[in-house]
Amino acid sequence: MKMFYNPFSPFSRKARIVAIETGQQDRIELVLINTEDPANGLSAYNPVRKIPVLEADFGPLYDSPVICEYLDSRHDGPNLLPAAGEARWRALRWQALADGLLDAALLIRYELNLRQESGRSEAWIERQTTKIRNALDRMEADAAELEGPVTIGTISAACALGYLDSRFADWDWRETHPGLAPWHAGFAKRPSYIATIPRA
Ligand SMILES: N[C@@H](CCC(=O)N[C@@H](CS)C(=O)NCC(=O)O)C(=O)O
Repeated sequence: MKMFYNPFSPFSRKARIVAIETGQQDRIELVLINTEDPANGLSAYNPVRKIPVLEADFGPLYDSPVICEYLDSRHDGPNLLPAAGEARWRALRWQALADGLLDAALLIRYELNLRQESGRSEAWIERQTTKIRNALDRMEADAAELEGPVTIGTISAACALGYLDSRFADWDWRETHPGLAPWHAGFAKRPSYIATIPRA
């Protein structure tokens, strides 16, 4: 299976970590995509031109929650999406929270990098910044829930914090949200996290 990805894409990282945690990395051929290249051919796989995309036998799959659920349905180990009950909804809520933080962070990146300085909206950046701060506050308040088995929720949280490390290092989330730091330090030792550290 091909996975269209970029090493700096946090949503791609989430899908790659799920592939590794479920022992399927050798079945996946990573195909590098530059999302800024209008001729990257991505529209043929995902009309909204976002990565990650996984090319399954029956056609392309997107977005990352769908890819992660698909991969999780195809292995014999412990499931990363708990099957039912409160554990399932908590894990999915963590994913939504972490993905929401990432959506806001990416919107800031696009505003800063793709828009001419004269057209930038500070109000827009502030609006997204508030979302990130709120998300971090919620993550910090619920940090105890991250202890325990690896789930799609913990993977998503680790990817969100990892993206802040790589693109918003000056924010220093460990300083403002110290309750998340020990958990993240533990997760960061996992081979799947180390293997997907953003690098060119
Ligand atoms: N909800 C999507 C978000 C994916 C996403 O925003 N990917 C970014 C890279 S990390 C992208 O492809 N951006 C290009 C664009 O928005 O045009 C998912 O979970 O896969």
